[in-house]
Amino acid sequence: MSDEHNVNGGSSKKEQLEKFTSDDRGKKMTTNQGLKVSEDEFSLKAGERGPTLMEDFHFREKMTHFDHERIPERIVHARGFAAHGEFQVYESMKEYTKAGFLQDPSKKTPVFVRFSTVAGNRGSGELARDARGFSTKFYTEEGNYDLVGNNIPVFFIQDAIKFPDLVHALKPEPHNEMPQAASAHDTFWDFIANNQESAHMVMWAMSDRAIPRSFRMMEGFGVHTFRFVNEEGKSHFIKFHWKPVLGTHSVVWDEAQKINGKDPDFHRRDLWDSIENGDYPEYELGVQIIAEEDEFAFDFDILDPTKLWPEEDVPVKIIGKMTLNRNVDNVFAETEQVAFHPGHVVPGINFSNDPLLQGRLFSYTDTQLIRLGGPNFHELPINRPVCPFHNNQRDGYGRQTINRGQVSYHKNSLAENTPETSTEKEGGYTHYHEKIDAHKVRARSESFKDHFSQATLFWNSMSDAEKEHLINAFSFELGKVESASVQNQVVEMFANVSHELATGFAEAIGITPPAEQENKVTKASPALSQENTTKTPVTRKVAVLLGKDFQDKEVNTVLETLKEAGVQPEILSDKLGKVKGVEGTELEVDHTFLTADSVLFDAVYAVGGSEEDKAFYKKSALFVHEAFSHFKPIGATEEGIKLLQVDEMKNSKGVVYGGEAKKFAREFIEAIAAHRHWDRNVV
Ligand code: HDD
Repeated sequence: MSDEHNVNGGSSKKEQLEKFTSDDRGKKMTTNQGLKVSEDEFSLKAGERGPTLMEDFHFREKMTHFDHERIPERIVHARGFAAHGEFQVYESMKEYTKAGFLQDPSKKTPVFVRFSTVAGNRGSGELARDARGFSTKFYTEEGNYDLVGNNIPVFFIQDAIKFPDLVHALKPEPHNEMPQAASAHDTFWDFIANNQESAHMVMWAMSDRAIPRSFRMMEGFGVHTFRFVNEEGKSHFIKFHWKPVLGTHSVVWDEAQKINGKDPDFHRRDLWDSIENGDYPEYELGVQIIAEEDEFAFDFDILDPTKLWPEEDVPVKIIGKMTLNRNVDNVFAETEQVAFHPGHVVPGINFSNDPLLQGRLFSYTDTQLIRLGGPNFHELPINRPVCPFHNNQRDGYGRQTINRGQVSYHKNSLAENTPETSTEKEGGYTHYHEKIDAHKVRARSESFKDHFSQATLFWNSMSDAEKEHLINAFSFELGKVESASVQNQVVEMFANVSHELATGFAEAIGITPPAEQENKVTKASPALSQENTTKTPVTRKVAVLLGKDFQDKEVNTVLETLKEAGVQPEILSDKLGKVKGVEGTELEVDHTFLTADSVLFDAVYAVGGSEEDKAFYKKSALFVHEAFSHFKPIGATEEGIKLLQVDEMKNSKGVVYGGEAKKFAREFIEAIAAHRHWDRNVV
């Protein structure tokens, strides 16, 4: 189990992990001691109808192991899903950082990425309104580098000492443990109203960002300000961004709630299936860079984690790409046992004094100690660096390494004072030599006190549809809050962000709207709106509603054209098996109306079939209507048009029907590429 070999980039982590994998298929069953087992169905008893005997070591071992199969779930980010991949930098970042994995465009660094929701337990639905964790472990030749970020670029609080309070308020209320995986309850909103630094993040959490369409379609952010330090010791402040190649996309709230029932595994299934299909999720890594001299050049403090750096002011420099190309072999061994830590850094990457980041540097090791049962979790296969590691740390629960020799202390002479430390030149990590001249205080800088300007910037940057979704989200969440006092406090608080917003949801929850105030911030940042993201039909899922006696020629052409454009049609009918067209083509049905639902698709192609099939038409009509009400693209053939009779559907944007098959398909693809068609009359 030597780690000395694994330093060759791309596949090295895979090779390392393979040494720990076991395939039990076709093998003889043994106990954990290697003893062959002769019987595994009946415990050892005193007579066929008698009591079980203590002597039955096989029963005891099997049961004991089972009784201990669970470990504590993460206190936050319990529900997660992960995949392996690789990262490559586009050009050397030498000018800014000496980090080895950011130097050579030909080098592939293995990565492991875990996406998660924050509030819910390990079994909760994945479409909760919540931030998503976006943690990346880079297995570099200089040690593991963890970028432990979220899909939202700011955070609720400015100082880590408030994290337990935030999480207590967000989690299900302690007296009745409700609600699961939801912020729509009294304690959360009471915390928000009484900790107003949260205003900006709340805007993001109530926006479409908090209900992503897919892990493949989320941005990621390092959130904090970090430092890049180059070979000469020069430092720049930076922020990290992940930009999904497919763009940033969301579902609508009604849909999210229904998906949680129809398929609570919707996001992990999407990630898993995409990787299995070879549609590898890709994200570009970007950095915003601020020169040391410009630390105070902004109207916010760059150490404040409730602030972002508007991309129009500090452009995001795209520096590389990550591709996720391999699913895990075992969720527990990999996804559950992986231990991330913002303090896992490599030379060339340093911390800033952001007080939230500073506190995180303590919390992560601490939590792994209880979660993974001791100090040796770095030896778990998924956590091992691919470069050699040596020190004088010894023993503890579950220790696997057999350290040879008599010396386990530093300094020594018996082992020539090894393992020895490295100079900076030799790759030894050094903390940035920042000069600090200060008094010890429990305080917050004055420069952290503006809680509303960037929340307003976010509001100003939203499209009309996004603004409406925000008002609806606040109306939903506050509508679930029972305390009128908390509701009132929240309305008052968000009147500082936008009068239009606060009035919008105050009215919905029956509270007197606040007095008109002028918005002090008029600036907008177009990069914040998902309206301006990349849009593509690639990997969008289309439900093809197919009844018997469909028009084969047309359907075949349309399906082919959709597939050529990267769209993924799946056939839905009222029974599994094959459906026959008028000219004899047989198509295999993928789902029935029982096993799938319109909320699980991005678009609908209503083909129809024989008119006698009343049950099929009835179910199809409901399906199409729901997709329409979620603003999805709908395409219909001549027969399928019968399904578009309600709600002026036929005249709405994103509804395409009739015409020559190829032309129809092209228009439909265009509608699919636009994703959602907000200017519809939907009640
Ligand atoms: Fe955290 C997990 C992200 C603030 C304490 N956090 C955790 C995970 C992510 C983040 C993605 C899941 C890691 C995984 O997949 O295993 N956390 C963030 C971000 C924050 C943040 C982006 C703000 C910018 N976190 C934060 C603070 C503290 C913590 C201020 C405490 C001082 N976070 C934890 C934790 C967790 C964790 C309790 C739970 C499980 C774990 O660490 O491994 O230590």
